[in-house]
Amino acid sequence: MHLSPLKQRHSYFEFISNLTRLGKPPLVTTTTTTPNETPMLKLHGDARSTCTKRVATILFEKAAHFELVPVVGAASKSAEYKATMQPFGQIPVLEDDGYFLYESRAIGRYIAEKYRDQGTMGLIPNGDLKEMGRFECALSMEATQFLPAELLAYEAAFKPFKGGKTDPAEVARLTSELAAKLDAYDQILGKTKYLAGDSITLADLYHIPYADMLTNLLKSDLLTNEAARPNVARWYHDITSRPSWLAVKNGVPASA
Ligand SMILES: N[C@@H](CCC(=O)N[C@@H](CS)C(=O)NCC(=O)O)C(=O)O
Repeated sequence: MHLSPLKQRHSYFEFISNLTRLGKPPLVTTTTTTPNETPMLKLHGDARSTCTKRVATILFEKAAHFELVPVVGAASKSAEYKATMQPFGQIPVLEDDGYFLYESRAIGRYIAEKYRDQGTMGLIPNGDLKEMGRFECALSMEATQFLPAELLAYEAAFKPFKGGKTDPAEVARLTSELAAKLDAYDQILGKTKYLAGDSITLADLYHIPYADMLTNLLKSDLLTNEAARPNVARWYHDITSRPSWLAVKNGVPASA
């Protein structure tokens, strides 16, 4: 992966500067209702954050209406936020009629279950034991085998933003670790269209934010190099061209 720290830092600062326009987060929220008086889901997060986008992608897949409640700057570090919203002081948090849930993957699953009968079907397989086994396997791959992608994003983008210095040796180590993992992905995706079989599931969608960040912000070709990993490249283009991702890719809208 080629990283030009200056170029990369510039684009990352542009990306972060957009965040500052979003205003302060209301910690005490009012209930918004849709025309049929169903309380609207609230997604507490940041329009440009990867984990907020992960959740918003699922909301779009399931055609679930929501309102984005911006959490900006140090607001997520306050004692009140940690006590009432997210004990780790992170985003995103889903609010559903007084119920609060954190951890983006858990939120994705909650949304897919709640709206099981609308939007994209089959994001969670139907309960067949072997299908569920493959689904859990794919979820676990995203959370563990794909982790170098997240660490790479931290090392190359988030760390310099927080005032640290990108370590090129660590970038090289993580790049090679991720390349080896993606070689295995290429074998898997040579047998099935998606990670858990021939239908898309939450497991595929959960990869999108960091896959896109590596490709478009950090200019890595790890996921797009068709000569090296044709099946990964096909899968990457498939999942990142979905309308759900295109709706949030450049920033989660204020409501949908
Ligand atoms: N495992 C958590 C990770 C959440 C997370 O890392 N959120 C980031 C934004 S994408 C955050 O709040 N970073 C600030 C921090 O950790 O202090 C999830 O999936 O929700």
